[in-house]
Amino acid sequence: MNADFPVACMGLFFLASEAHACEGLEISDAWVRAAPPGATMAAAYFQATNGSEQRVRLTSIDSAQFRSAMLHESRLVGGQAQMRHLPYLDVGPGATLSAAPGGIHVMLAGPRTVLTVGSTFNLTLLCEQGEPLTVTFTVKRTSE
Ligand SMILES: [Cu+2]
Repeated sequence: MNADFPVACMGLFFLASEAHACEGLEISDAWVRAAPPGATMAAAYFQATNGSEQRVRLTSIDSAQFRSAMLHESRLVGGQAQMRHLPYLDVGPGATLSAAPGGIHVMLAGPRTVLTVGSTFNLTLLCEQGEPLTVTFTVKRTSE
């Protein structure tokens, strides 16, 4: 057997895991709460299922339609709703992460379009490794 084989094999494995990092995520239920014209903020929600064998770390969100997009978490602290910025979101192998009202969300600031019910736009999810994932979000009143 060729002595170089294990090294070559590991190299291939590394390339394969890189290529599938963000793509391992299956996004469903991607929606944004409708906001009246002039609203400066909006929140986006989604379910992210990691079908890969590795943890996927979502590090940021990009959008051409908003001035900024950040990962946030709402929590009740002493009866008060508070939001904090999340530097990243991890989805374990085979796990589903739910970003839903009252919890994790994408905080969208400075919309460059009116968020009318039924309209759609794209957000791009950036992961620690692999290709960015562009997801179409639909504007709705509620999650149903
Ligand atoms: Cu927020």
